[in-house]
Amino acid sequence: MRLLALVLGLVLAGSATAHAEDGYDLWLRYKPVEAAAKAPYAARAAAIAPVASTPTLKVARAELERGLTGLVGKPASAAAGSRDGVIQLTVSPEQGLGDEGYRIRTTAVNGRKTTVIAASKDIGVLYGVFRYLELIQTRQPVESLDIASSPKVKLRMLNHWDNLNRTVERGYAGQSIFDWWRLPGHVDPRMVDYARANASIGVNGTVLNNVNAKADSLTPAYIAKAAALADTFRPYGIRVYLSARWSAPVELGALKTADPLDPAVAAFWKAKANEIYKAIPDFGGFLVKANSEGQPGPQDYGRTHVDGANMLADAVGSRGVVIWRAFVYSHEQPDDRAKQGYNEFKPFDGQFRDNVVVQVKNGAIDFQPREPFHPLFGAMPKSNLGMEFQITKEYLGFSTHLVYLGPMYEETLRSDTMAKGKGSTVAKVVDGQLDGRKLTVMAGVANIGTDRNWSGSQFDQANWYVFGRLAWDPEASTREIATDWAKMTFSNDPKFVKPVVDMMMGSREATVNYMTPLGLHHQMARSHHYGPGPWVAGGERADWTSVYYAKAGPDGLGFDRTPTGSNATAQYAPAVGACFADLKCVDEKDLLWFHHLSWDYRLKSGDTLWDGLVKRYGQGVTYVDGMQTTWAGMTPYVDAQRHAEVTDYLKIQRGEAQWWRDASVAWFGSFSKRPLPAGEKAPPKTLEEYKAMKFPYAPGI
Ligand code: GCV
Repeated sequence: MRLLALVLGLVLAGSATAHAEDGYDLWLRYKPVEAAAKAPYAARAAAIAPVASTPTLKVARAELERGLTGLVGKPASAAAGSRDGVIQLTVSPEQGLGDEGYRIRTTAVNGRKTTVIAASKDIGVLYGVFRYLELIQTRQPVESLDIASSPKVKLRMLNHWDNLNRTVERGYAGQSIFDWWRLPGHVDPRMVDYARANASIGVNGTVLNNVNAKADSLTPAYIAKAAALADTFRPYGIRVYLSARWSAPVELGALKTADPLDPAVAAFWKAKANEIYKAIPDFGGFLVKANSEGQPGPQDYGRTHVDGANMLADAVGSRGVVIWRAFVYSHEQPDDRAKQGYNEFKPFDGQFRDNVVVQVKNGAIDFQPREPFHPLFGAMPKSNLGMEFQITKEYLGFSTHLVYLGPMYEETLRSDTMAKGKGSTVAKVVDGQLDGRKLTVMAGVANIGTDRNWSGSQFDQANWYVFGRLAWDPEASTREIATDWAKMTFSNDPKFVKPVVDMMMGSREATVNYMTPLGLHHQMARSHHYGPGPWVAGGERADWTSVYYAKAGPDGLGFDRTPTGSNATAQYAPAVGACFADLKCVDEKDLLWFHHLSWDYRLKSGDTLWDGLVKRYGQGVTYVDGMQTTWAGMTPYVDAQRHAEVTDYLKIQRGEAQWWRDASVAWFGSFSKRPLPAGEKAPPKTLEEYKAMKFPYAPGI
């Protein structure tokens, strides 16, 4: 009897675990469609027609079957007899959709109602399958379809800052998912789910190792490991890339130099590229961080970024690309750090090889909660210019703050560079429309790790998702993307979708408010970047301190980047720069990025700068209160496990938002010496207490 009870108990516990959701399935959960809505979907998905058996079509068919089985019931495997509701996967020339586009249409084939998912290449069919499943997952009609879609950006890539020992630089979701030690002998099945998730949003490339690279990644042993991953990802249309350490010829090739103009160095890279292509025939190419934050590079030998990039590009040849990062700045340079990337790269416009892409961060400093768009966008029309966004939230609360990054990406992409007159948006630079460029890139620094939920939190999955969708179409609406994600990840119930999407859409602005309102930037703690540190000063280099950026003093606050200051505004098209420099024109969201203003400066609201600043910190905190209330009301729509995790994280976020507000108010108040606006509470601790807080074990370093 006792044994029976024990067995029963175990079975019940087992089934409870099986039904709990931990987020592993991401937006590909394929849960059954509600009975009331199911019939039309089931009718359209009775059978899958036979499919040719390329590896990609095989996985496309398997995904379709898996998805339909979960959503509406297992389809028949062959379209026998006169059955209606067949889905047919077809590779045939599709005009105007390129190599990766697809068309989904409803038609009659041999007199049977058929949904045809067609593409010129098999990878397009896989993308079409994911789209079809998404239509069902988000409860869109599928009776009469005629949809065509193709990506606007050619290389849609994740950049992993993953180290070979499985730590992840700026990673907040556990260890690296790439198990270098056991590769190539064992490929974790999770690699297939990683590939599925990426393919479902159109990501077609992944850089496997940190840009702060080790030369070991380029040794035969590690090339074999990368090749095993490439083999796994290939059916999903994903090519692998490696970050290259500039000094590899010295470290691995026993050369005395890594001078790009030395023939022995060029020969080393040529041989290395050949070796990699032998193991990975579709290797994407190299990503390079050179002469930046202590990394070696061509400037160590008196050469330029062009010398370095072009030499490497010749080694790769027509087989792949070299992605050269423009994130460079030098502390020996007295000039405003925000100007240095432009100063170094703009003069080289038109000098890079055709297979070189210059990859530019969205803003000129470093992935801050808000930055105006990088002045290089629109300034290098004769070069391939790629976008680098950060998906991992190094500066936005790690994985425990709920911050949907869609609006941040959208804000940058929709910014008008005015490079060729009105409407010259960053999106049009990135997708190549503005300057007629074909080799286009959007990269996102991945937020993926070994946590069961992949991204460290349920809502951080949305940031991976929105990145992929925007890389496919940089002009897409991030509200619509959030809506699709929320439906697929949690629930289609409008009582869930509307409030949760609203909450997501405002979450980034709230974080800007409680961390760095009104254009402040780089106010986090030193090194690990966890929590507030507006007092950070001294140390290795000035441009790694907070005081360098906020310039708080008795006279006021903010960095003067107008012609009276660093004149960074001159790096933008004249109309854009003039607006940023003009207090009557600049948007208040960028105010202190461009201007140093007195504490009594009048904001549009009529508040003084000091009062408005304090109020904004508070508005950020209050928004988190609202998110907690909204989420508390979502229990009917979300499984207990995921609901509880989000609830816990929101509580952490609430506490840390308050901490950011209090510490910042304490610090800036020590300069403004003005009273707090009515109703605003004094920080509960002394400034010294905030400054004394230490976090030696913060993740990500
Ligand atoms: C990979 C910032 C981050 C670094 C990162 C660097 C970069 O400085 O804090 O961790 O290094 O950007 O983008 O190269």
